[in-house]
Amino acid sequence: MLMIKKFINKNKHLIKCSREVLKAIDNKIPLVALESSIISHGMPYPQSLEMAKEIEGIIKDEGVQPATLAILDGKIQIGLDPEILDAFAKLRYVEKVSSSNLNSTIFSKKPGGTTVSGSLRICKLASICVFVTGGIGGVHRDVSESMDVSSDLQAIKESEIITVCAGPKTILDISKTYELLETLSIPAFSYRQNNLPAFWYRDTKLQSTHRIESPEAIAKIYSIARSMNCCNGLLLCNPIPKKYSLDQMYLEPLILNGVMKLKKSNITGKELTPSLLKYLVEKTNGKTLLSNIELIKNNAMLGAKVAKALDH
Ligand code: PSU
Ligand code: MN
Repeated sequence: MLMIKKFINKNKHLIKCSREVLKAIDNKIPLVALESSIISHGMPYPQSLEMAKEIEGIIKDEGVQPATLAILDGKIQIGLDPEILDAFAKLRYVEKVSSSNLNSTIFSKKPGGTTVSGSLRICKLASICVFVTGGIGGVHRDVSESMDVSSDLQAIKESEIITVCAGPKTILDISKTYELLETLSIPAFSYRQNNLPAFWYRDTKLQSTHRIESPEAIAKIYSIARSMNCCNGLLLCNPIPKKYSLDQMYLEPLILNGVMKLKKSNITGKELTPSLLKYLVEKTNGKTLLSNIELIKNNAMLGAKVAKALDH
């Protein structure tokens, strides 16, 4: 906690904390960071705003302080006051901020929604140990042609932070993404099951590094990693609740169609992930959106519990 205060005081020209985050830091309440690209690029308005408020509520109910990260007016925002969150969710032109354009977005004073990689850089600077998202980026299905691999993976490696997610997003090449995680020495832990999940799918048939039974267990592993001075980021993959998981037979053809269609329209790079998510919301009559929201809520609850366990 002291580290975060030092960092904020030293960088007042670059950082702004919300009222609640400042209060939490003073009262030594643990923080859980949340990304904002999911609000600006990952979901349509107003569901994006409702989701953002809901997950903040879930984290608060656990006695932990949520800190939604974003870039506004040339500053890193750690936590968004309610009126600012409302205004942010309504903005139409928002940069998608990864680790590569974080500094230039601050410079440009444009508003920015932080992805996993952008958010993790901020967490590391601010000594926030737990970060919650829906699904991480990874190796795209057309990688052999596009070389599109999300900067999320490298950022997780460098982060020294626990990232709670539901696995890599289903639209990716899941086995290549998990392979690359292993290459980068990032442990991919599964929560209360043996196999790894992949966002809308609970089971990828791929075995996890270790099955985690409780928030306390991941907190212990984190503390071992820290004392060994070899703390790459840790990935805690929390399967989507059964009721909201989607059937592979139903979804796979839609994903393949989406990938093909976007390729024909020359949609690549930063636009690919948001465009594919949008395509699937339309094709499934909102089923993927509902499941996306439910899995994030599930992750928020687990993330808050992990932050509490780390605090003990
Ligand atoms: N998870 C979601 N929806 C999203 C994302 C994740 O449920 O929109 C975002 C995250 O911010 C992630 C980013 O970091 O997509 C990855 O984008 P890319 O594939 O362009 O690196
Ligand atoms: Mn990419």
